[in-house]
Parts: sequence; C-alpha cells; structure tokens
Amino acid sequence: PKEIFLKDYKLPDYYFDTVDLKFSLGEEKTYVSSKISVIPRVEGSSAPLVLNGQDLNLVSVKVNEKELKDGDYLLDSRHLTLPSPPSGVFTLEIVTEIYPQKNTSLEGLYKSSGNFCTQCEAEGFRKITYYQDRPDIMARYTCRIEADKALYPVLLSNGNLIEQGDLEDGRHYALWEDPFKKPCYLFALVAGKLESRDDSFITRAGRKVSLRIWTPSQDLPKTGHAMHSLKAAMKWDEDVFGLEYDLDLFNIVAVPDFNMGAMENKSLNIFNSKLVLASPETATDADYAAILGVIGHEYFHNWTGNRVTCRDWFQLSLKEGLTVFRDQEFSSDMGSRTVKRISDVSKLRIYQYPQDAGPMAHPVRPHSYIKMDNFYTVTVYEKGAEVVRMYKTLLGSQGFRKGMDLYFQRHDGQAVTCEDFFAAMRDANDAEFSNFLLWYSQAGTPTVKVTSSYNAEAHTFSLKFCQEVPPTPGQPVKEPMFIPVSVGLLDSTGKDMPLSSVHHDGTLQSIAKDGQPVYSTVLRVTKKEEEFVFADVHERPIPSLLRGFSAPIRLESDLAESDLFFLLAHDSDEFNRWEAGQVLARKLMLTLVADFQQKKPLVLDPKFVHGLGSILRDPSLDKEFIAKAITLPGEGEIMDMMDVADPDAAHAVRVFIRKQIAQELKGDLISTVENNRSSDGYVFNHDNMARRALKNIALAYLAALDDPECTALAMHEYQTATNMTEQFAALAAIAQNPTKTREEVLADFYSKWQHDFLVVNKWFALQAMSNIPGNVENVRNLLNHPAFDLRNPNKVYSLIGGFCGSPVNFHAKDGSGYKFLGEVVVQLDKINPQVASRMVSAFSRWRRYDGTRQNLAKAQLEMIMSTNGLSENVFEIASKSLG
Ligand code: B3K
Ligand code: ZN
Repeated sequence: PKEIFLKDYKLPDYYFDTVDLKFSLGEEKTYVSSKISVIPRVEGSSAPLVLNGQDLNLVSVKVNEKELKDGDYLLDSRHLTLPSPPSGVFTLEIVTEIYPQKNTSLEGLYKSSGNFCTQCEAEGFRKITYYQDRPDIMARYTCRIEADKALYPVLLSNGNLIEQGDLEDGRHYALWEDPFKKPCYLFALVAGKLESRDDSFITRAGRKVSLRIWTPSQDLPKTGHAMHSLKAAMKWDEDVFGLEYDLDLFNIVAVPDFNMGAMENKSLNIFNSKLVLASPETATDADYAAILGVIGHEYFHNWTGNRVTCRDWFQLSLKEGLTVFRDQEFSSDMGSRTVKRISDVSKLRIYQYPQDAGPMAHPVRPHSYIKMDNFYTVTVYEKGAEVVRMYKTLLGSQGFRKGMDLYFQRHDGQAVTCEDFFAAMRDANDAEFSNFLLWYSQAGTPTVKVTSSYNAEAHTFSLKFCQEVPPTPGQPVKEPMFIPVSVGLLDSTGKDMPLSSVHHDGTLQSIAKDGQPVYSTVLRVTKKEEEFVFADVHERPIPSLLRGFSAPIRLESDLAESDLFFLLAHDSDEFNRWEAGQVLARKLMLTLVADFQQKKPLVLDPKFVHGLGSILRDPSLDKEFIAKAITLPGEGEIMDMMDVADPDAAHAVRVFIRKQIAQELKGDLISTVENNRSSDGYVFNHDNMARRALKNIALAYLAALDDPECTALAMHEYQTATNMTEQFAALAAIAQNPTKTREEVLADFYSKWQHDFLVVNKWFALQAMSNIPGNVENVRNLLNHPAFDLRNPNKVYSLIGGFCGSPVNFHAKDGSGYKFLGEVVVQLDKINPQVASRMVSAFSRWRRYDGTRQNLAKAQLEMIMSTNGLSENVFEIASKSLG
C-alpha cells in the first residue's frame, strides 16, 4: 500500500469544465458513460492525463469523438492513462460497465434494500467511472438516468430536473442538471421505489424552495422530525450566518445500508435511515437530537464544504471541523447551550483524547494517509470544531462573523486550504494570531498546569501556566501552542469579581471595556511558561479556569478539593460547575482505583455524595444539567488517566460508587423518578427532554441496587412507558443485573419490536455493551440471530461496536474478547473494508494494558496482518497500531 503525503500536493495538469453522465441501470450490470470537456491548466501542455478507476470494466474511450485503440492508452487496476492527449481543450468520452448489485463496500454505486444509491466521498467516484478523483477538480454536471420504470419509479440526481420521459421496454429516464461547479465526491444518484414527504421553505429573499424527504412509503410517517429539523436549519443559517440556500429543490433520501451517518451531496443528501426516521414510540431523545444535529450538519455543508470545498483531502477539517462547529452551535440554539457543550466536551474526552494519545494520533490536518477513509476521525471532526471555536472565542461573535463573511467573499466556488480559512479570520479582524496554525499541524492534547497565588498586600492574583504537548507518532518534539484560556474570579460569596486589568509580559493591559466591568476574560497563553497577574483583586479569589472549555487541552490546576466544591456550588459559568464536579469525581475514582488494586476496602467520601445530593435536590437547576452533573466519568475516561489501564479496577470502582450513591440517595432518587413521569404525550423540546433525562438517570442509579423494590419500579416504568426514551431507559436499567427478569424483559422487547430494524439495533447494542461477566458468548450467539447481518453497517456498529464499548468484556483477561473481534474483523474485511477498519481500531491502544493483555491483543493484530487479501483500510490501522 502506498502512503500519500500533503507535501507532495501538485496542481492538476488538467481541469474538467463540464461532465455529462449517462447511467443505464440494470439488474446485472450498469453502463456509465461520461463526456468530459478537458482543459489543460497550462496552455499547450501535453502532460499525460491520469484518471483514477477501481473495479471498473472499461468499454470504450474516445478523444474528440475518435475511439482510442488498445495501445493509445494505458490501463492498470487503479488507473486509465492517456500518455499524450491533444494539446488544447478536448472532449473525452468514456464508457464503463459496473456491478452495483455485487458492491458490498457501500462505496460508489450500490444497492440498498432494492434501491440504487451512491456514496462518493472520499474516493468512491472512481468506482463509477474513470475520473480525476480529487476535490480540486470542480466541474458542472448533468446526469441522465435510465432504468426500469416499475422497479425504479423515482430517479434523482443533483441540481434541477430538466427533462423526463418514457422509453421502450418499460424503461424511463430523467435528466438532471446541477448549475453549480462541484468536485465529484458530491455527485449523487438515487433510483428506486420511494415516496416523499413534501414541504417548502421561503428564503429570506422570498424564494420558495421545495423540500422532499424520500423513504419507502411505510416509513414516511417517521420523517416529520427530520423535515422540521431541515427547516429549522435553513432558517438558522440565514439568521446566524446570513447564508441562504441556492437552488429551488432540496432532497434527502434515507437508506438502511450506509457506512456513516449521512452525506452532503449537492441538493441530494443521502442519509443513514437511523438519522432520518423517528417517532416517539421508536426513537429516543438522543435519536431526535442526533437527527436535528446531522440534518443541520449536512445542510450547513452546502456553504461550508460544497460552495467552498477542500483543495485536497488533507484539508478535510476545513469543511468538517467548521461544519461540526456550525451544527454544535445550531443544536445549542435549539436547546440548552450548557448541556450541549457538556455533551460535546465529553465526546472529545472519551473518543478524541485517547486517539490523540495513541498510535493513530494525527494532526487536525494530517500529514499523510494510506486510505483517506481512515481519517474521518474525531480529531478531524471534533478537535477540528474546537479549533474553529477558538477563533470565535478569540474574536468574539461579531469578529468571527466578519471572518466567515470574508471567507465566502474570497473563496466561493473554490477548493481551498486551512490557511485560507485562517487568513480570512485574521484579515477580517486585523488579528494577531501568532502561532495559532500549530493547531492544524501538531498532534497530541496539550497539558496545561496552572498554579495560582494571591498577594494580599499588593491586591494581585497571579496565574502561572506551564504547557506541554506530548510526543506523537512522527512528532517527537513539539512547540508551545496558542491557547485561549477563559477565566473568571469568584469572591467568597460565590459571585464573579469585576476584572479591571492584568499584568502580562511587562505591560499592564486593561480588561474593562468602555468603562463597563467585565467578569470573564480570555488570556492568550502562547509560551511554554507564562504568568498573568490580575490587579485590584481585593480578596483571595477562587479562579474559574478554562470557562466553557475554551481550548481542547487537559487542564491541571492546584485548586483544593474545597475550591472545587465551591465552584460546583457557585460558578456562574455552568459548564465549569459541571466540570468542577467531574474533576472531583475523577480524583475520587482514581484514589479508589488505587485502593482496589491494593485490595483495600473501598470507602466513599461522604462529602461527594452530599455534593451530588444537593445538586439533585436543587429546584433552581435545569433538569438536564442535573442529569449530566450526577453522571460519573466513564470507565474509559478513568482508564485513560491511569499509567497502566486496568479495566477491572475502573469497572469495580464505578459500580461501587454508583451503588453507594443509590443507597445513600435512594429516597431522593425514587421521588425523582415519580415526580418526572410524563403527564401527556411525547414532546421533543428542552423541558421535556430534560425531565426524561433526569428521570432516566435516577432509574439507572436505583437499578444498581438490584433490590426487589427498585426492580419493581423499573418494571413499572417499562410497562407504562409511552415513548422509546422511557421504555428503553427502563429496559437498560433492568438489564444491568443478570437476573431472570432481565431475560424476560429482553425477550418481551424483541417480540414487541422485531418488525422495526432500528429498534432491534438498540436491542443488539444494549446486550452487546453489557458488563455482565462472560458476555462474549452472548454476543457470539447474537451474530447468528436471524435479525443480524454482517453486511449492514448499523448492525455491526450496534453489536460489534457495542461489545468493544464494554471494557470489562472486550478486555477480558482470558483474551476471549480480543479473539472474537479478531475473527469478526477478518470476516468483515472481505465484505466492507471501511466498516472493518472502524472495528479494528478498538485494538489500537493495546499498549496501554498489562503484559498479558498486550500479548493477547497483539497476537490478534498480527493474525489480522497475516490475512491474505487484507484491505488497505484495515492494513493501515492494524500496521500503525503495531508500529
Ligand atoms: N462528508 C461525509 C463523510 C464522508 C465519509 C467518507 N468515508 C459526512 C459528513 O461529515 O457530513
Ligand atoms: Zn460533515
């Protein structure tokens, strides 16, 4: 396999101006013909034209209408090369034959539940026809689709429908034209038996846009929330960014077989059904929230990704980091900003920090890849979004908006780089950004140590920062980063002190703005060691550091436990209230882990339970915030902080604390469940979601007691639930304990929902993630369950992915979990390399464990590496994990 490097980027020798595609869809094979007008970049050049192609059967090639003979072009398994094309503009026509029915990789053109659909990002278009498959080739497309009318009554592609009609032999056709230039990764085609929910949106300029969400007819009733989300997203993008939709039609198609969440193809988004279909009875609040976020995300790509796209795939975060940031902001505005921030930061900590500390660590803009699909990562997406958020933190809302406006003004219709985005932000604000670009090129999570001291005589308060960026593969030595640290100071009553000025670098900078006091300020930490001294501080303050999580770092402060309890009770920055509780919980859990490892009896600090109890009972707090605040850090997060990850200790400690809390707060938890039941039907809004979240976490705690009273309560909630959010939470609560009731309720749930594959996937995931000892056997059995299918990514993510999410079972000391995953990966790789490669990633941090586990995991990786015909996808992850 060949590694591709950012530093090797070269401008293409040829541009494509227009591309006319014709698809003749068939049951055995599909013919694709493309007619491309080719323009040399440099006049008179006759450099070879190299086209990408994979799994294609070439039928014919014509240049300026003349068919080429065998020797006129070169063909290998990955390329079609014209060694000496005519100089000047010319027409290239290519016909290929492809086999979508046999395509299990779900990349290129494939079939899902009888319908044709495409997935071209990153490099799937080359599985449709020979092309310069790279995002800096932007062309205007037409697409003519021809198919059997009875089997495929609906024919869709990008842009506008300009012609349709019947043909001989029961066939028909549709001709689509996309007026916008686009890279081929945004091309899409759908053909099948689908029906649409239709609606419309009036843009702020008064244009009417038709909106259609396509599914098989029986699913149409479940598309209401998706349509609502789409309209909300269109409005929000106009209000917040001044960005209007640019065509008269916007289509969304839901398909059950899809490798990821969704795809932003120009005006024809294709979605995993999981992220479109929802009804109160079948989808949880988390599903509703995910649909809102992802519908928003794909829609927002129309400007950040499609109108302005990436020059090359190394720049992926240019569109993904930015668009994740936009969807996070959208969801914040539609619900609770604090709770959304807590969820996003948790996601970063649980998934991105470990990646950034392991063998697959890479910068937000990677330097190299073997298979681009492996770089659609939490680093590119979530850390990338944090990088965009830092611009906003530094520039303020208005400054950020000015930067965005300039970005579109400069680059609409272009394929650009992360530096172009940076430059727009800087130039629009005349900003001084020193070494900010390092966020794109240096991997690893910076650790920042903060020490504070108060000088009672001088009335000054000093914060000393010391930063360290850990070494990562290929980057042994790092430079200090530009870290925006948002800070406030609390007085002894818990109120924010007004901040007047700060000494830094030998100067006194004023903080107050226009004579108005300021209660939070952003310090720009840019050196390895640096001190900031606040002036006019009249009592010893408690500092609230990194408010709103203003930078993706690990913060280590010298705050005492009592300071943390104080912040938990008083901080005006709600994110930091939550964070104070998390820091306390992490410290506590690590202490107990050490006790557990030394076989000491475990004892829980009563102050901690007391703190949680007062949060639980505080009527002034948002219920969803309470639910987050009483949730303990996960086992993974704790293992991540240990020198040698010990899944058994992390698990035992978490179980112990949960039980203790449930015991001590049992009365409060029971009344929390009772007082937060639904009074009427399901409503998806913040208050109702918050109520359900709080009720469900209380129920989960109670079930940890495994006593008859709590089991009966959970059973009651299960039986009376009128929506999936509450029903599934009750099921999960009951399923915590390996009892007969568990088996009965799981069976009952399946028989209720076996007709609905999305609900059945929840049922698979719940069992797969279970911490019940020896669960690997159950999961093996579920592989043979009639509802399971290795070819469907959602099912794999639920069952196999779910299993790898249970540290005790996946990392079982007998190696049974590793062996199971090894076997599945080898099988899966032959079907769908992208999905197999995601699964094999569960092995990547094997060096974090003890010697026994290391040997067992390593043996599986080696077994995988020795498999014949291994895909490049799995090869890259497995070899880098071993390397
Ligand atoms: N851009 C797509 C991801 C494509 C992944 C290709 N392996 C979805 C998104 O981020 O919006
Ligand atoms: Zn995206």
